[in-house]
Amino acid sequence: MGYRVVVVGATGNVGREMLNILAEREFPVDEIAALASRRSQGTEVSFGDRTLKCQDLEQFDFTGWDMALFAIGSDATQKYAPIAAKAGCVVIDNSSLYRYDPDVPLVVPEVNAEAVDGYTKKNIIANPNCSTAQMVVALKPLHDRARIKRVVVSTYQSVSGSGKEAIDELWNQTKGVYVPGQEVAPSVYPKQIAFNVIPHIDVFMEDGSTKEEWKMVVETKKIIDPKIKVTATCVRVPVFVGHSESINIEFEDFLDEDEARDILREAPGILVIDKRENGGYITPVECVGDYATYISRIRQDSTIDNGLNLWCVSDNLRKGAALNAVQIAEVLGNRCLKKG
Ligand code: 2RA
Repeated sequence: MGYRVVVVGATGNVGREMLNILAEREFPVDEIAALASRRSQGTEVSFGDRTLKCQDLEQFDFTGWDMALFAIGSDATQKYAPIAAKAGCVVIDNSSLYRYDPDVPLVVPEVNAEAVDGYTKKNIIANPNCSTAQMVVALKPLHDRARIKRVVVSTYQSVSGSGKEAIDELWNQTKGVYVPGQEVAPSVYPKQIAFNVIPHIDVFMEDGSTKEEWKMVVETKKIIDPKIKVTATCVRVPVFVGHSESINIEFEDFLDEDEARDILREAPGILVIDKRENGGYITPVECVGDYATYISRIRQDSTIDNGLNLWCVSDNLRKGAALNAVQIAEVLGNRCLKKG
């Protein structure tokens, strides 16, 4: 006995990964439906060794379906998630729409799986922002040992976080640098992304931070502990897939770097690659397609009493989005929607 599962936004990068990961992890599916916009109706997408034809989201009846993994923008989610939820289908939403709603659990299963139990208020569970997800996986086991006071994080985010158009822009702009007459002007981003970095993701806020930075602050507080102070600088870099983060942590109590490394080695969802030698660390091209949140460069920050630095890398389409959503579905099934 399994579940009747819907993937909404099945033709996008994240939607396709959701289908891939549901199949890879052999999620107990009795029936699966791939939904897309009317113009993408009939598009074929893979689900393991099966091929699904996308159905029109606008015409779809969610009645009798157990879970819907949403991978569409906030505007469309605002229209369709309530319809699905009202029909009794639990929505696991990857957009930012419901993340900050006190009646909607915001869940990273390695960190706060038990929060899934709160889904009943709106029949909706929110997936965090990709840059938040990998960071809280790294922070939680350390916070449990030495209580985190403050986090300073700089991110190096790949263009796949902006979607397919951005991937094409990086590819074409990079080629254009080498081929006279084929220069490609910025369109997805305000400035050139090829051979460049852009310290601006999402919109600017009143205080000069960006909404991407605000998300990391607010979501970390909701998922782990509202007392943790977070300051973030989010940067777009010319990488196709894989977000990297330089994380500086101040604890209430001293935490030795070797003990921190041992804790992280044992923590769920984490792989530690940390040797003080050439190549003894993870880089984004090596994380693509993996489930793991990788940690490297673990070392004391001797400029403060209880400081630690680390380097964190993960596939932003997987742990940052699709994998986390599927893991939420697994927890929801095991804790709340037991079958047969
Ligand atoms: C980005 N975190 O990387 C945002 C949304 N995926 O663009």
